[in-house]
Amino acid sequence: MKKALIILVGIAAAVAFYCAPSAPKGSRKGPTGASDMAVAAQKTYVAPGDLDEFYLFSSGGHSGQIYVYGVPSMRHLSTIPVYTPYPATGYGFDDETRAMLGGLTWGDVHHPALSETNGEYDGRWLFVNEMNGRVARVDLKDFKTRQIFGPMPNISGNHGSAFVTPNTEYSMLATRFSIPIPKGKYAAIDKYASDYKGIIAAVKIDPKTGTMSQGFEIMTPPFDWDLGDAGKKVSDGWMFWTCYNSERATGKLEVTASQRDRDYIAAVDWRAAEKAIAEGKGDVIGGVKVIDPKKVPGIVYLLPCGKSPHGVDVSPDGKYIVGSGKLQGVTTVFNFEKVQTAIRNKDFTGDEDGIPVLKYENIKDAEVPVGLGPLHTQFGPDGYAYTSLFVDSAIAKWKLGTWEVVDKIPMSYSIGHLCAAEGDTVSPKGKYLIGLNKLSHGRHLSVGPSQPESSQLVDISEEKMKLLYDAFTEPEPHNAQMIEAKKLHPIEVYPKEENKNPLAIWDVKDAGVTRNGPNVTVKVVLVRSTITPTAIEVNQGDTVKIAMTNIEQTTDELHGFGLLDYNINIVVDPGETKVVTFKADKPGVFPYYCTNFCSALHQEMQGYLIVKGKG
Ligand code: K7E
Ligand code: CUA
Repeated sequence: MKKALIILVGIAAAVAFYCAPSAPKGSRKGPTGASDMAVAAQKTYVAPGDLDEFYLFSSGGHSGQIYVYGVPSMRHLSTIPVYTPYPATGYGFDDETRAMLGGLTWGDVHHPALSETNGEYDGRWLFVNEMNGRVARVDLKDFKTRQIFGPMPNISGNHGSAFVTPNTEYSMLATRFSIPIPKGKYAAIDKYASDYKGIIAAVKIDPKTGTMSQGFEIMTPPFDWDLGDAGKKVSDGWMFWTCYNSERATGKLEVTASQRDRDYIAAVDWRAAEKAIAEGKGDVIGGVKVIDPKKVPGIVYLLPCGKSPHGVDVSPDGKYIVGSGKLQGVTTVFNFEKVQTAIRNKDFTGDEDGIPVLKYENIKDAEVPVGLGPLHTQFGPDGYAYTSLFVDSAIAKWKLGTWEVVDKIPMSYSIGHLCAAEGDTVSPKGKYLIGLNKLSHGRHLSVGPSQPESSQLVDISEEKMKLLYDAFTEPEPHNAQMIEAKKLHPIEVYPKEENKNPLAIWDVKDAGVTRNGPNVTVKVVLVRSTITPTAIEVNQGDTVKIAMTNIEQTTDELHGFGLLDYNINIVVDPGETKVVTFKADKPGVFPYYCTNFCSALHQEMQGYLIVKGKG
């Protein structure tokens, strides 16, 4: 009797999950009823002057930027320009950052990856991918983009990136689009299945400086690689990637690439790959060493996974690999130990271009009935996993080991990634989970057809998940990572002694113009409230290099240099020197002025570039 009752209650609860209505559009109905609203408000309220507990680094999608939020307030604190010029900070206007952008003025950012030590975020760097085949490094000491590596050879569509290994040995990536390699080679589209190649690649990271350099690549069949995650603890040394289109189809992929019941997750023994490369087993293609798994066995294996998997996520202990087939109602959990046993026993069902395929039944531990359209999984500190459900527009909470789905919460609307506090590390922090939703209609004041995305904050500190807050973000928060605020210690002033720029000056008496034929160098001092020199005279046709040093050593005292009609907009932080070089091709008188409000006499901080015409 008691048992029957429990089952009944269970069924009722399950029905409630599936029928849970989304909040009516356009209404002001609170998250879960009036009394909980006060609790939610309290939990997210960070009083004036108080600080948030976590930083959230959120992908800005094809804006090419990273957005920084405080959690739980969900206040937007900063935008870090990475692949796109950003006038607010002068990024992409000075010589150094313009060179770093390399002529491209956009990049489609998907997956921020905080650097790790022993599988935990260490707060040193943030790596982030973009589709044009590049990975960038943001230094978390000053929240500035310091390196853009690539475009890398043979890579077309760097989506499955910029995942780091547990000790930040590599940033790993895989191609979404296959092409004939090296780049520039021709092969007709009807030769797709044989002549087009996918690539899995490792970008080496210097452990001291974070500097990226060419690692190695692995050639694969022309599958469309999707998401990846590095193994950790027991599975450290391995990397996992999902793919769709194992059919090797072309044309209308929504039909042609959904034929098979199962696609694959690739399991890559990256330490074995590293060793093979060291032993000279790679072929140089497009300037990089590439391993062909047909010639070098023992590096790549394929795990069959239900229909077009999207996310793949490794549990905090490294034992389970969770693959989410986005066209299914379940998420599949593979057991790393069983994968290893199957590899040892050569328990294969066949191969794809020489890459062994493991037997599904022998390596999977569970198919967890999370709901429709599972995409990504994050973890809590207590053995729970959280899977986003795009089709159901919800998050499912389930238990590792028992595979029980214990709770569900609706998302408004159509969740993609989700991000729990340090929820993809070896020690998740729990407390907060953010749903990164694709749609937000009716949840905010209308702003016309281009609507913001929504990031919903969920409380995961108790048994039942509770919606706390709706935040609205610019496109397109594919993925985000959340790190404890106490792990970061950003500087706010560049110390004068550390400024090694040869053109830096610290005294207004050193400011001025020096000429070497048609090349003019101008050393400028920026300090409240003068730009010295206040007039710069050059001749039409001169190449002008202006080096600006902000000699302030006070926090928040930034100065700008906006030069009208020449499209020059530089912002210099305290203690920093920035250089801009341009051709003075337009004659006339052009005002320059400080763009950042810096003092009561900020408006007076101005001068003239006088370009003497030839005639
Ligand atoms: Cu939007 Cu990670 Cu690019 Cu999933 S990806 S949703
Ligand atoms: Cu300097 Cu305004």
